[in-house]
Parts: sequence; C-alpha cells; structure tokens
Amino acid sequence: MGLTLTEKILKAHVVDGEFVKGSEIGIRIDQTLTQDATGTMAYLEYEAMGVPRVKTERSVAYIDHNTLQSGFENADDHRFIGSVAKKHGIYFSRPGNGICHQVHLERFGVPGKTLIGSDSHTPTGGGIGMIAIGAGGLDVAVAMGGGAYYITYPKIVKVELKGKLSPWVAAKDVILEVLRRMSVKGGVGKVIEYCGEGVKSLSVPERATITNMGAELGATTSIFPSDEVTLEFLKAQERAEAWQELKADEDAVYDEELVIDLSSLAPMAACPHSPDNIKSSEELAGMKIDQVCIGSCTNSSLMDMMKVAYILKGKTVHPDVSLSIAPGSKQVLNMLAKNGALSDMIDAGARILESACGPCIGMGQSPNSKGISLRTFNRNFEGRSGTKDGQIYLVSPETAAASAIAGVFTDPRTLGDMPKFQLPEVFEINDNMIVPPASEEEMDSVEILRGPNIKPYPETAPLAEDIACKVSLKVGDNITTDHIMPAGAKILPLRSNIPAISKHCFTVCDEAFPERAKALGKSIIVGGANYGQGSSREHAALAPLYLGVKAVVVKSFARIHRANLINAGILPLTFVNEADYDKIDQGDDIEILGVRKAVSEGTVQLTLTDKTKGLEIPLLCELTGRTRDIMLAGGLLDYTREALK
Ligand code: MIC
Ligand code: SF4
Repeated sequence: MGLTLTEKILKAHVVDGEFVKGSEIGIRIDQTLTQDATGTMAYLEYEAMGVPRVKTERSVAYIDHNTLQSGFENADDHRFIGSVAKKHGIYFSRPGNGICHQVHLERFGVPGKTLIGSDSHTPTGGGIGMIAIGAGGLDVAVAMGGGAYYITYPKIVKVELKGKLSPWVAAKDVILEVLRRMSVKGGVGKVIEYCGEGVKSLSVPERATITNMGAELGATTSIFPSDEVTLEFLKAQERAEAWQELKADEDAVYDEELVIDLSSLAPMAACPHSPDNIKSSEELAGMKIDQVCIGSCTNSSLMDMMKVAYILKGKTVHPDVSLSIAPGSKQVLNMLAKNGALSDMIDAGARILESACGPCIGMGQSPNSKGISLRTFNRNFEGRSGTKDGQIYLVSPETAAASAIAGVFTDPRTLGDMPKFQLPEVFEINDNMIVPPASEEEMDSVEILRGPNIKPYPETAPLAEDIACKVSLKVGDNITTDHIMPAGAKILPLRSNIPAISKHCFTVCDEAFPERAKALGKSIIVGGANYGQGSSREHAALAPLYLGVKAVVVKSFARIHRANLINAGILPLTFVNEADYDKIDQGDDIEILGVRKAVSEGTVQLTLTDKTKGLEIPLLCELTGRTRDIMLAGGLLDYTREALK
C-alpha cells in the first residue's frame, strides 16, 4: 500500500510510539521557530531544562508580534530573547526583519523536514513541503533540547485541486472555500494534504497562504508536495540545494477526500466573527467599509503586495476608508521599495506599517466603533482587532485593495483584465538582520539580559488525589484563546509576567473572573465544544494555572490548547454525555474523587459529583501513557526536569 506525503515525512522522523492511526507518536524535530509573544516563556522554560546548546538542525527566534514598544517591557523581552538565542545556538531575526512565518518560508524552510513553532500558523511551512506544526512554547523548548514532539497519528485528508484560478481569484479564496466546507472544527486531528494538477498553478507563497490558514480548520497541519514550482522558489531564494522532490504515492490511501475545482471559485469573505462564516462577494458587494488592512503571515508575500500595488497605482484610497499595508518581511518591503511598487502604494494614500504582525494581533489600527474592516488576515475573532464591536471580514489582497479604492466591498473581478504577475527569478537576499548564534567557544561568555518584567514560570504541584472546589466559570462553544487570554497592545507586553497577565484572563467573557478565581484558590472551568481554538499561546493555560484552575471540563477541545493544558498540569476532561453540560452551573460545588489514582492507573472514566445539584456526571479523562506521567508530575516542565535527572 502506498503512502501519503504526510506519512512519508512522519515515518522518516518517528522515534517513539507505534506508527498506526490514532495512536500517539513521537517525532524528531529538525527545526524550531519562536516569536516574541510566546518566545520569552519558551526560552525561560528552555533555560529551566538546562541544555546548553540547542540540538535541532536549525532554531530561529523571531521578533514580530510585540513591536509596538510603548513601555520598557517589549524592548526588554527582545533583548532577553536576543541574548538567549546568542548563548544557546539559536538564530535571531531582529525586529523589522519580518513576520516569522514569511521569513522562515523565504530563508529557512526545507522540504521534507519537520518544524514546530510556538505559533499556531507554523503550518505555513507546509507550503514548501514541510511537516510544520504549531505547538506550545514548552513543547518547542523540549524539541530544542532534543526531545521528541508528540502528536496523535493524524487522519489524512486529500484535497485534490483541479483546474486553475480565474483572474483576480486568489489562494485566499481557496482556503476560504475549504473553511466553508469543513468549518473551524473540521480539521481537528487531521492533516490536510493538497494534490492534483491544480497544485502546479500555485506558487509557493500562494500554497503557504492556504497551509497558513489551515490552522483555522483546527488541523494539525496542511502540506503541499515539493515539485518544480518549489524548486523555482528555492532557486530564487538562492537555496536550490535545500530542494528535494516529494509527493504522495499514486496508491496512497486517505481517510477523507475533497475535490476543489479552482476554476469554479469566486472571491469570497469570512464574515464576523469566525473564519468559517463564509459569504460570496455577490452577497457582500456594495457594503460600505471603514477600514482595510493588508498584511499578516497569511497574505504579505511579494506577489500579494505587487497585486495590491497594481490595483492602487494612480488611484486614491476612498475618503471614508483608512488603508494600512504591512509587507511581510524586509525582503518583500525592500523589493517593493526598489521596484517602485511601494511608491504606488504611498501615492494612493496607504499607511505603510513595519514588517510585523501589527493589526493582526491588535497592535494598533483598531477600527472605529462598529467599524467594518476588511483584512487579509486569518482570524476575525470578536475583539481581536482591539475594538470590541469591530466587524472584521477576512478577504484576499485583491478584494481588499479594490474595496479600499471603491469605499465599498468590491469584487476584484470588476477591475477588468489581470496582468500576469510572476515571481522574480531572484529575490533580494540580505540576511543582515538575522544574527547567528555565538560559537561553541564563545557561548559561555554571553550574558543573559533580563528585564524587570520577566517573571518566573508559575508554581506547579504534582496532581492531587481529589479535586474538590467550585466552578469558577462556565462558557459556551468555540471559545478561542483570544477569549481566554486576550492579546492586543495593552496585554501583550505582559507575556513574560504571568501574575500580571492573568489579571486579564477571560475578561472578554467575564470581567470578574480573575478576581473570583484567585479568591476561590482552587476551581474548575466548564466549557462547550472546540474549547481553546485559535492561537498556540500557552498563556491561555498558564494564567488559569496561576489562578488555581485544576481542571477544564468541556464538550471537546482544540488540539494545541488541550496539549498546553496538560503541559501546565491542568486536567482536560470531557463530558461523556454532552447534554450534561446544561446541568452544571457556575458557582456549583463539585468533587471529582480519586483523580490521581485514576490517572496513574489509566482509568478513562471519572465521576464529577455536583454537590449543589445533587447530581453525578460521568467524565472522560483520555490520556496516553506519556501524558499521564506529565499530569502526575504536575506538568511538562516538572516531567522533563525529572527525565533529565
Ligand atoms: C495569533 O495569531 O493568535 C498569534 C498571536 O500569532 C498566536 C500566538 C500568540 O498568541 O502569541 C498564535 O497564532 O499562536
Ligand atoms: Fe502574527 Fe497574525 Fe500571523 Fe499570528 S496570525 S503570526 S499575529 S501575522
């Protein structure tokens, strides 16, 4: 029986576990990446493990999220990460060099390698044929130390692409179509593998747009084959030696199949407040807009920017619209500057931002009250833009630029003929903003620079015998990590200070939660389906840990967040009967007896006694051998420390 591309790469990297569907496997990690908002914590954890030099082939620390430095905190964190990188064998991409995923694709991605990153959009690397997975910072720290990364052997979905995109229809519309069909829960436990003749018509950056936003499906990752198009891209980045051909076997067997005829697609948008809330451009055409933001790791490649510049050339941004553009990397920005496209954007009235995440993570450019904002980004969760009632629509750069001129939602196909946009034969190569680590001889003398905002990892304790406490919070379905641990310009600077950041935990849902949880000392949270979707930020587990949350009981979990809870020593439990969710309320007194015994013996079923209601509710505690040990130890840090002893 033939193998899928995913299986081929996983098989070449598996170091632990049985290579059978549904079981947990440990894979060797070739490359890691971190960004600054998750990086400080990841490096504090790495330091706590005591491994002098990273054991990966390539580890890179990027600064791209917290670049709005309105106090000392962010700049201190940047210095800290820079110094840790230098000391421990990690490349350091300085602020201004670009968004981690865009730069990694350009300068470091290698077909057939494994990459984990402390950012949920790490699957961008799937565009170049990598198995690239988003993970919690602690998992990345362990991988840097040479440890395996554990995933459930995924289901593999074949997405066969047929035909070719029509003019002005974009890669963004392809992934929006996949989201329309599969929903934000549809990818959980799955890898999305693209194939078919339509693949050839998509450049590497276009493929990366699709794999990037595959994160919004909840998928483990997404991947494209490595072919001639991949080789052309790598040649243009002067990295042809990194190329190898990679594709699935003809007779590979998939768990699910989807066929998309690229030529039948039309521009569309994800409407507020979910990336799978898709409407066609026909339904939205003519809607008045207030803001357009172009950029983010989904759509900030040179080609995206060239199309935008072409649409803007000789025009003026509509008087009622604010247009901001953040090219994805220094390479992109510099090439736009040299070929004149930047001038076309500036002439049209675009507000040019630095090459960073910027508005995508609420770092500035929040829309006006109730403002309608078209963005080329990947997430439109409520409040993420920084304006609680902001209405965010996710669209392609083509749709964004055409709408910015018209002042209303505009189908870019109304622009007439589309010229042929082609990737350059050679990109502008200048890695002077990527600082290599100190040599083995010099590393010991590198001093770590720690600012006062950097506080240690919260205290953990081995898993208790019983859990007896109150329900401190009850929330509904599709709770995102932006609800649990909001980001934005005010809160992000606190990413290396758990006591301070936990004051904002869940405040989007309930202002009083942090105080209440702290006062209770110990509590559990109850939630609905797909709990913890979105970002990989482990702060969404570390803040609850600090606030005394012992277990989270939900209908179902999103993958990375569930792993982060386990890593933090918080027990992830699910209802046996989803209807029981309705029976338990915030404030109820509960008891789950024999938790430690059950976890150590591998008992799957536990009983929650709701003492307030006089009810018994059956729960599932589905942990594998390794995750059971992690839970018993009080989290991955304690477990790893033990293992290294
Ligand atoms: C995001 O897009 O939500 C982020 C900010 O990049 C996060 C990481 C973070 O919260 O720091 C992610 O996607 O993992
Ligand atoms: Fe940055 Fe936004 Fe991409 Fe997250 S999704 S890495 S915040 S650009």
